[in-house]
Amino acid sequence: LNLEHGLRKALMNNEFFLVYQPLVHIGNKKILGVEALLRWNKEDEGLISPAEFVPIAEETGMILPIGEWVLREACMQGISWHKNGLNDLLISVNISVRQLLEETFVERVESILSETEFPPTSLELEITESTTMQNMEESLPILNALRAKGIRISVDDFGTGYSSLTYLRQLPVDTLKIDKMFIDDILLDQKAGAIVKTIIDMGHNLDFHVIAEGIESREQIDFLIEQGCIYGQGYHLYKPLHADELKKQLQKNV
Ligand code: G
Ligand code: G
Ligand code: MN
Ligand code: NA
Repeated sequence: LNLEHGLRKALMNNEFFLVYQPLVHIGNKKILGVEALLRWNKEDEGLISPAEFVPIAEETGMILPIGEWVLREACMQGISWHKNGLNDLLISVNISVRQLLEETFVERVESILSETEFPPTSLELEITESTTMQNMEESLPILNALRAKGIRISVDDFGTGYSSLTYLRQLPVDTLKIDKMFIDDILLDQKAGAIVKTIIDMGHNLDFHVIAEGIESREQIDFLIEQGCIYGQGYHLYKPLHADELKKQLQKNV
């Protein structure tokens, strides 16, 4: 209850901000997009990780107004980058299943896009594998409606949930993001390497883009390139950055 009150106050007092982690072409290191990541600078307490407060925001329903703030903020920042010459920079936003399944979600997204003039084709919504698969029937029409507007969908934390091959075949998504847990072990554990290779091949065969998350070394990049992976994210490439820091990186990048 305390934290719920804190979250409400945080929205009113502008205690939330976004950082942006680049999504990179691992072969040529070009930045193709950025993932918006929520941060809470709580009065008197300092930074609190979303890993801590997002679950509570989900339970209390506060994720709805917070998620809407995140989406609007990311689109406003995105259009500003686009207007500064970074025309097709992709912006990814994490979406809780609670938001996705909220009755007016599609209309809310549409209204933020028209309000900010951010192009739907440059927006990607990240949904997590586990929660989406558990709510497949309800999620399907929503994902289809979003994609019909040109919005891209990616499956976050791929490999940690339970995607039956039946679902994968009909899943209306563009991108699979291989969970960091597997990337961590690719050089240490042959089986982790084999799983990653299998996800990359399967993903490509099913016409998904595949992104490796949580890349922390040059050696992991070499392995991933060898296995045919094209896209990656991780501290070895870029840590999440403030918008102004990122602008400098992006300008070097064009
Ligand atoms: O950025 P960091 O590693 O601290 O994120 C921790 C977790 O919080 C990750 O699972 C990430 O997906 C999630 N997260 C970060 N920002 C958002 C957000 O804006 N909305 C939701 N729903 N989850 C977020
Ligand atoms: O669940 P999701 O994939 O959205 O979580 C993304 C979070 O993972 C980001 O908040 C970011 O802070 C974190 N992250 C991104 N790259 C790395 C990495 O290379 N190492 C570690 N430890 N965390 C990372
Ligand atoms: Mn994510
Ligand atoms: Na992830």
